Amino acid sequence: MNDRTHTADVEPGETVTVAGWVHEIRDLGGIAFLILRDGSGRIQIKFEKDEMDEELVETGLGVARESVVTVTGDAEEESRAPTGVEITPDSVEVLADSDTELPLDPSGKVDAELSTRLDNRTLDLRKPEVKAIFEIRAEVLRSVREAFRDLGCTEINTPKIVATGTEGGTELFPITYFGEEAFMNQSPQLFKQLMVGSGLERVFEIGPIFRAEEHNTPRHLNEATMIDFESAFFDHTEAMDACEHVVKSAYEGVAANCADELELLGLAESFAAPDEAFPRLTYQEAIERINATGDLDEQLVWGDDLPTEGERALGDDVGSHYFITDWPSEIKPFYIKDHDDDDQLSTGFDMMHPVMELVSGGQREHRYDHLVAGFEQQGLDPDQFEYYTKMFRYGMPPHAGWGLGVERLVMTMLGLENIREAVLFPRDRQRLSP
Ligand code: ATP
Ligand code: AMO
Repeated sequence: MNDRTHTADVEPGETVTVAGWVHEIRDLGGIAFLILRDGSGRIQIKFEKDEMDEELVETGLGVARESVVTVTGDAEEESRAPTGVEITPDSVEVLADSDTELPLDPSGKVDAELSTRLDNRTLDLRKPEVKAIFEIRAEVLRSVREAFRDLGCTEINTPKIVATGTEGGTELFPITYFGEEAFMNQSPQLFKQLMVGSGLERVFEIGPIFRAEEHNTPRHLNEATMIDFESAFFDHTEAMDACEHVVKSAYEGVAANCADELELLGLAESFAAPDEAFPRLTYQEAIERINATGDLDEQLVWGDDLPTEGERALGDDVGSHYFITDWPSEIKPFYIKDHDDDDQLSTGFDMMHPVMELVSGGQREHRYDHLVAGFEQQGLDPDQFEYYTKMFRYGMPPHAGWGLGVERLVMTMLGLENIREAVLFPRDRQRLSP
C-alpha cells in the first residue's frame, strides 16, 4: 500500500499511516482503543469520544474484528499502551470489512481443532505462534541451501510427472498423461543419480514428493517436501557427514535468526542446536538395544523393519539424533549398494531423531550388471527402468546421497504433535482442499 508509512512497531514522535487488521476493540466508556495488528506486531489506537470527530469515532469503533483498516495519526509515547506507543488518529479508512462471525478466533483466546484451523489457514496464520512455525520453516530452508553451498552443490529440479516409482514401500498416485499411464513422483531418486553421472557431480533438490499412503498418522503426508542430496565420489560415510552438516546448519540458522519465533513457541529456553557428533549404530546394535529395553512384546530378529515403538525405545535410549547403518540388504531398495565383502549387508542408513526417522540414504549401486540383477531380485522389470539403467553403461561414478523430509525436520525441531502443523495446506487421506 502506498499510503502505509510505518508498520506497527513504529517509534513515537511522528505522524504515521499504519495498515493492518483490527485485532480487538476495547471500549472503556469515554475512552476506547482499537488494537491494530500487522506482520510486525500490534499498536494501540486511542479514541477519546468526546474530543474527537463523531464520524471518526464511529468508523474506528464500529468496524468488525479482523477487518482491514488504515489509520493516520500521531504516534506518541504512552506507558500504559502495550508497546509503550499509541496513535491518536486523524483518519481511519476501512479497506476490507470482515464478517462478525469468524470460523476461528485469530486472537487465540478460543482454541480451535486442527481440522478447523487447516480449513481456515488464512485466519489461523494471523496467530503469531502459528505464523512463527512457517517463519522457522523458511529459515530452515534458507540455512539448508547455504549448507549445500558450503558443500559445493548445484541446486537442480527434476520432473514430478514420471513413468516409474522408486520407493517400493509406498504406493504411487497414477495419472493419465496424454492417454498413457504416468505417476506423480515419489522421490527424485533416479534423476538425482543420473545427474551425478552428468558432470554436475554434487547436487541437491528441494521439492514435493507424492506418496499414496493409505494410512492416517501424525507423521505421514500424501504430499511432502523432500530435501535430496547426491554426490559423485562419495561413500555412505561421507554422505552421512553431509547429512549431519545440513541438519545441524538448519538448527543453527533457527537458533541464530528466529529468537522471536522461538519465544512465541515457548522454546526460547530449551532450543539448542545439536553440537555433538550424531552417534552411528549398526542395525545389529540397534535391534539388540531395542530388545534390551524390553519395551517390545516380541524380540526383533535380523531382517525385521524397526517398528514405531522400537524406534521410540531406541530414541529414548540414545537421546539425540543418531544414524542406523548397515541394514540388511533385503529391506533396502534396489539402488542401495551392498558392502563389497557381504552381499547381505547394505550401505543404506537412516538418520533418526529420538522420536522418528528423518532421513534415508546410502551408497548407490553404480555397477550396471549388479544394478540390473538387483531389479530382478526385487521383482521389478529392468526394461521399465531402461531410461535410468542405460546411463550406467556410459561411465557412472561411485556415488551416495540421502533424502530428508522437511516437515519431519520442522516437526521434530519444534516438538509439534502433528506433521500437518508444519505444512500450510496438508494433503492427507481426508484432505484435498484447501
Ligand atoms: P519412510 O519414509 O521410509 O516410509 P517411515 O518412518 O514412514 O519412513 P515406514 O516404513 O512407513 O517408515 O514405517 C515405519 C514404521 O512406522 C513401521 O515400522 C510401522 O510400524 C510404522 N507405521 C507405518 N504406518 C503406520 C500406521 N498407519 N500406524 C502406525 N504405525 C505405522
Ligand atoms: P524415504 O522413502 O525413506 O527415502 O524418504 C526419506 C524421508 O522423507 C520423509 N518422508 C515423508 N515425510 C512425510 N510424509 C511421508 N509420506 C513421507 N515419506 C517420506 C521422511 C523420510 O525419512 N529415495 C530415498 C532417499 C535416498 O536414498 O536418497 C527416499 O525417498 O523424513
